Amino acid sequence: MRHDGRVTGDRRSAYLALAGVLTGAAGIVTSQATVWALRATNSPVVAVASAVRDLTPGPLAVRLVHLVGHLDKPLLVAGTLVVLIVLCGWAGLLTRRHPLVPDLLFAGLALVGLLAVIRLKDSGIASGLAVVVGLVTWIVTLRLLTAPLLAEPAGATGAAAGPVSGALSAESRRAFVLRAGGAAAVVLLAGAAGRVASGSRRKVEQARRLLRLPVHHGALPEGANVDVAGIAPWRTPNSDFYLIHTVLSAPSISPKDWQLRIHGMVERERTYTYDDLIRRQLTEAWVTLCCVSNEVGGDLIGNAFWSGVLVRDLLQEVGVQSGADAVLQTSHDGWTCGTPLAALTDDRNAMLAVAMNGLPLPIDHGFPVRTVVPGLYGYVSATKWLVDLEVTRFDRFTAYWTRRGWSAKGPVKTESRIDVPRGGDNVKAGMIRVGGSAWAQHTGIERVEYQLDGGPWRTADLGGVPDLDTWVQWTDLVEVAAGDHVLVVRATDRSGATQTSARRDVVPDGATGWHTVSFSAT
Ligand SMILES: Nc1nc2c(c(=O)[nH]1)N[C@H]1C(S)=C(S)[C@@H](COP(=O)(O)O)O[C@H]1N2
Ligand SMILES: [Mo]
Repeated sequence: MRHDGRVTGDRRSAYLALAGVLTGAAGIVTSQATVWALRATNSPVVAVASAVRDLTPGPLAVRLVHLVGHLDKPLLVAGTLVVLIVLCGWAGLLTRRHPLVPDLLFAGLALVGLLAVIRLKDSGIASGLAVVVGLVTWIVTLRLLTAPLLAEPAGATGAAAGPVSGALSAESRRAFVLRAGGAAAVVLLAGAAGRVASGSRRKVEQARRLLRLPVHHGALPEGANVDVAGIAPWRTPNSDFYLIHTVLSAPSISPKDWQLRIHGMVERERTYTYDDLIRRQLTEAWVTLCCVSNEVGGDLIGNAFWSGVLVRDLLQEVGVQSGADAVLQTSHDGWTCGTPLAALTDDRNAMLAVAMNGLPLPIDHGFPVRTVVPGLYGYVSATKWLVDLEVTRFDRFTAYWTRRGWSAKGPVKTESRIDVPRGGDNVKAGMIRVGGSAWAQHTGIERVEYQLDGGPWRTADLGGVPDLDTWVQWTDLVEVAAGDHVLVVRATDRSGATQTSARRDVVPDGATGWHTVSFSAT
């Protein structure tokens, strides 16, 4: 017995510790449910276990592995869980004296989780979110479960420090059991939902992998890669292709469930299935896709070989009524964009793409069907997980980004970028390689010029391209003396327009200005 009257092993303490343990488990489950639902690359608990392993001194780690063999990982994870649960039980006990100390303990544990997650380089924002979800669950659940346990029984007026009696009324216990049961139900439901979400993603991923589409990988045009180390490859591999979407987790849509409805100002409304699409003659083309949010010199751009059905063929089948000037596209997740009808009916390769670089679209890039329109920024054209096309008029709707201050129309602006040297590089003085990419989709690049230290503009060599719809690599050899240098690039497109030097922000319709890089030579 201790002098402050808290009896070790008393009932209230036992229940508070139990509340802490249940709270700990609840946070671990909701955090893991978040990992599943958002398909985070790293679970916080596993990340902590990995950190423990990696930070264990080498000789000790070797001895441990000899001791437990390949069980080291599951044992580490189990150990991490046990330590967590014990600490959470202790947090439950601490509520008796300091209501805020358990929160601090939880925050500390979450910080450890966050650091462990950040340490692993492939962690995305979803892993961090899983930590936050766990932390919030802990804080809320502990309050919920301990409230009935901390309530002073009527008549027993305690000191301000809280209840000192070890006894617990039957009423308090009943309230606790009820709350614990309710919390467990909610938490287990969340866990199950996370599991289902990850399960359906797995199933769709499997269906995707089993698809055999009559598509090609795409042969690179002659000389497309100028073969300068440091310039982004002309074909962007699917795994490196930039990702932009508003939905937190990409929808999982099975091809056999997918449908596209084309309606609005048409003669015959129609619904297409996935099979309807892939049974048709597929069009294949290289198209460079870029984001309106790409800053000057930015990397929100990629080039791929796309396979799909021409939108104009489908629009011809449904029969567009006169007076229409737009197509409102809607995705499975409810995102919308408005595309000029003309860009979908003229002779360019505007398509409903089913494959990217010879493979069924990756889920994150819009599986099973997305739109690709050469010459337009993604936010007004490249709908992923497409399910609905409404032929309409621009004066009858505002799409997702238009409502948020972006321009209703978004033709891509002619741009160029320096990839080598990188800003801040230190190169060897003498002849050096400079280079990068330039793009003006569906207009084409005529010429790329660069300027060193304010000198004369020099014309760069250009790589090969198949047509007007892709980016082009540029490069040249230039002599640099020891010292600091500034390199600037500008492109001229095939309409004869040269990029303006005027710097403009990405909002509302794309950045302008010349990409400029500072480097030094020794
Ligand atoms: N459903 C959906 N489609 C979308 C978006 C989105 O947020 N949701 N973003 C668009 C934007 S802004 C761009 S730049 C491109 C990016 O395509 P990617 O992620 O395949 O590179 O997708 C477009 N399609
Ligand atoms: Mo975008």
